[in-house]
Amino acid sequence: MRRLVRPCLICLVSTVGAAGCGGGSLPTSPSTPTTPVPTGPTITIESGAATPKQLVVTPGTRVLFVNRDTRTHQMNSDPHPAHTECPELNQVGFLRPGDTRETGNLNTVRTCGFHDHDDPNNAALRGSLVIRP
Ligand SMILES: [Cu+2]
Repeated sequence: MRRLVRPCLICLVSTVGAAGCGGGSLPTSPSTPTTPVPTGPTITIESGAATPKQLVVTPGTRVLFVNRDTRTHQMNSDPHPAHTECPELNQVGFLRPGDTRETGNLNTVRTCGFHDHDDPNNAALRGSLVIRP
Protein backbone atom coordinates (compact mmCIF):
# COMPACT_ATOMS: atom_id res chain seq x y z
CA MET A 1 0.00 0.00 0.00
CA ARG A 2 1.28 3.36 -0.95
CA ARG A 3 -0.08 6.55 0.34
CA LEU A 4 0.63 9.73 -1.44
CA VAL A 5 0.82 12.51 1.05
CA ARG A 6 0.89 15.67 -0.79
CA PRO A 7 1.29 18.75 1.32
CA CYS A 8 -1.05 21.41 0.32
CA LEU A 9 1.30 23.99 -0.98
CA ILE A 10 -1.07 25.41 -3.42
CA CYS A 11 -3.24 27.01 -0.87
CA LEU A 12 -2.68 30.41 -2.27
CA VAL A 13 -5.30 32.83 -1.24
CA SER A 14 -5.12 35.44 -3.83
CA THR A 15 -6.56 38.56 -2.44
CA VAL A 16 -6.79 40.67 -5.45
CA GLY A 17 -8.76 43.44 -4.01
CA ALA A 18 -10.14 44.66 -7.20
CA ALA A 19 -13.71 45.17 -6.30
CA GLY A 20 -14.95 46.13 -9.65
CA CYS A 21 -17.05 49.09 -8.98
CA GLY A 22 -18.01 49.72 -12.53
CA GLY A 23 -19.32 53.15 -12.05
CA GLY A 24 -17.50 54.58 -14.94
CA SER A 25 -16.21 58.08 -14.85
CA LEU A 26 -19.21 60.03 -15.85
CA PRO A 27 -19.20 63.52 -14.39
CA THR A 28 -22.18 63.64 -12.08
CA SER A 29 -23.43 66.94 -10.81
CA PRO A 30 -23.57 67.01 -7.00
CA SER A 31 -27.08 67.26 -5.70
CA THR A 32 -27.58 70.30 -3.55
CA PRO A 33 -29.38 69.51 -0.29
CA THR A 34 -32.54 71.51 0.12
CA THR A 35 -32.68 71.40 3.90
CA PRO A 36 -29.29 71.98 5.51
CA VAL A 37 -28.88 69.95 8.67
CA PRO A 38 -27.29 71.94 11.49
CA THR A 39 -24.09 70.15 12.32
CA GLY A 40 -22.16 73.02 13.81
CA PRO A 41 -21.24 73.64 17.41
CA THR A 42 -24.32 73.53 19.61
CA ILE A 43 -25.24 74.30 23.19
CA THR A 44 -28.30 72.33 24.26
CA ILE A 45 -30.46 73.30 27.21
CA GLU A 46 -32.27 70.32 28.62
CA SER A 47 -33.60 69.39 32.04
CA GLY A 48 -32.60 72.76 33.41
CA ALA A 49 -28.96 72.53 32.34
CA ALA A 50 -26.86 73.75 29.45
CA THR A 51 -24.44 71.31 27.86
CA PRO A 52 -21.62 71.28 27.11
CA LYS A 53 -20.44 73.64 29.78
CA GLN A 54 -17.55 74.72 27.62
CA LEU A 55 -17.33 74.75 23.86
CA VAL A 56 -14.19 75.55 21.89
CA VAL A 57 -14.73 77.10 18.47
CA THR A 58 -12.58 78.81 15.88
CA PRO A 59 -12.95 82.51 15.10
CA GLY A 60 -15.83 83.27 12.76
CA THR A 61 -17.98 80.44 14.09
CA ARG A 62 -21.59 80.77 15.15
CA VAL A 63 -22.88 78.64 17.98
CA LEU A 64 -26.42 77.31 17.93
CA PHE A 65 -28.41 77.32 21.15
CA VAL A 66 -31.17 74.74 21.36
CA ASN A 67 -33.87 74.85 24.02
CA ARG A 68 -35.06 71.31 24.66
CA ASP A 69 -36.23 72.24 28.10
CA THR A 70 -39.82 72.60 29.25
CA ARG A 71 -39.44 76.26 30.21
CA THR A 72 -38.16 79.40 28.57
CA HIS A 73 -34.59 80.60 28.86
CA GLN A 74 -32.91 83.87 28.08
CA MET A 75 -29.32 83.29 27.15
CA ASN A 76 -27.02 86.28 27.38
CA SER A 77 -23.39 87.18 27.58
CA ASP A 78 -21.66 87.61 30.90
CA PRO A 79 -21.45 89.63 33.03
CA HIS A 80 -24.98 89.76 34.38
CA PRO A 81 -26.78 92.11 34.09
CA ALA A 82 -24.72 94.26 31.72
CA HIS A 83 -24.14 91.53 29.08
CA THR A 84 -21.21 93.43 27.62
CA GLU A 85 -18.53 90.75 27.33
CA CYS A 86 -19.59 89.22 24.01
CA PRO A 87 -22.44 91.08 22.29
CA GLU A 88 -22.69 88.30 19.67
CA LEU A 89 -24.01 86.04 22.39
CA ASN A 90 -26.90 88.36 23.15
CA GLN A 91 -28.37 87.54 19.74
CA VAL A 92 -29.52 84.26 21.24
CA GLY A 93 -31.67 85.90 23.89
CA PHE A 94 -35.14 84.57 24.60
CA LEU A 95 -35.75 80.93 23.75
CA ARG A 96 -39.10 79.24 24.17
CA PRO A 97 -39.16 75.46 24.51
CA GLY A 98 -38.25 74.07 21.10
CA ASP A 99 -36.61 77.28 19.92
CA THR A 100 -33.16 77.39 18.39
CA ARG A 101 -31.10 80.49 17.69
CA GLU A 102 -27.53 81.22 16.69
CA THR A 103 -25.05 83.61 18.13
CA GLY A 104 -23.54 86.18 15.85
CA ASN A 105 -20.15 85.50 14.29
CA LEU A 106 -17.72 84.95 17.12
CA ASN A 107 -14.75 86.65 15.49
CA THR A 108 -12.66 87.70 18.44
CA VAL A 109 -10.28 85.30 20.16
CA ARG A 110 -11.49 85.28 23.76
CA THR A 111 -13.71 83.41 26.17
CA CYS A 112 -17.40 84.29 26.25
CA GLY A 113 -19.29 83.36 29.36
CA PHE A 114 -23.04 82.95 29.09
CA HIS A 115 -25.91 82.59 31.53
CA ASP A 116 -29.68 82.46 31.68
CA HIS A 117 -30.71 86.03 32.38
CA ASP A 118 -33.85 84.79 34.13
CA ASP A 119 -31.77 82.59 36.41
CA PRO A 120 -28.32 84.19 36.42
CA ASN A 121 -26.94 82.45 39.48
CA ASN A 122 -27.87 78.96 38.36
CA ALA A 123 -24.55 77.28 37.62
CA ALA A 124 -26.25 74.59 35.55
CA LEU A 125 -27.32 77.26 33.08
CA ARG A 126 -23.94 78.92 32.88
CA GLY A 127 -21.15 78.05 30.50
CA SER A 128 -18.54 79.47 28.19
CA LEU A 129 -17.59 79.59 24.56
CA VAL A 130 -13.85 79.57 24.02
CA ILE A 131 -12.91 81.22 20.73
CA ARG A 132 -9.44 80.36 19.55
CA PRO A 133 -7.75 79.42 16.27
CU1 LIG B 1 -28.14 88.56 32.64
